[in-house]
Amino acid sequence: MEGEGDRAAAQYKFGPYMIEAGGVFHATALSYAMVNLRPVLPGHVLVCPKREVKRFADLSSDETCDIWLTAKEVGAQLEQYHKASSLTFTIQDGPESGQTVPHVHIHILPRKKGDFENNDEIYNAIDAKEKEMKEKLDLDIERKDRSMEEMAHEATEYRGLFS
Ligand code: AMW
Repeated sequence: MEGEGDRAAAQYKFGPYMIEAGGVFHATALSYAMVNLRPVLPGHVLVCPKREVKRFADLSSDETCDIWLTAKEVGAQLEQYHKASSLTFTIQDGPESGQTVPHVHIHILPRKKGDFENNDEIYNAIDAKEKEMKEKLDLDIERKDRSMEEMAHEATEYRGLFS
């Protein structure tokens, strides 16, 4: 696991985007975990390989192990932090499955009873958020992404779970 100095100095890529270290709350040798620009539920975060890899099959064996071990730990901590009772782990692997950022990422969402009336609506919600984001970018109308300040505040809270 990396120390605070290493994390602050690190640069993270998420497909075409550079991710500010302030939004990253946990990192291992091969993976990192960040808060979400557009979460669909409290605690909806992403775990990614550090290497920019588009598809799940492109991960090495070490990266595959590392990303899932990281997701397991992040999920356990965030479920407890958010007083949830279940977790959704999901990967949209390739554009036809809904992947919009060409960099492997595991969505982790702490789940509570009744958070969605029909459980599987969560997958529609993830896609709807993405469509919303894409429309904002395409139409260049006012974006409603979360502020870096809000995201950094959330990441600071989570960082304390891994020290
Ligand atoms: W995919 O539809 O590719 O399975 O999910 C992309 C996810 O990445 C979405 O949850 C979206 O909110 C999130 N996202 C996109 N850009 C950023 C960013 N710059 N920082 C954090 N999360 C992001």
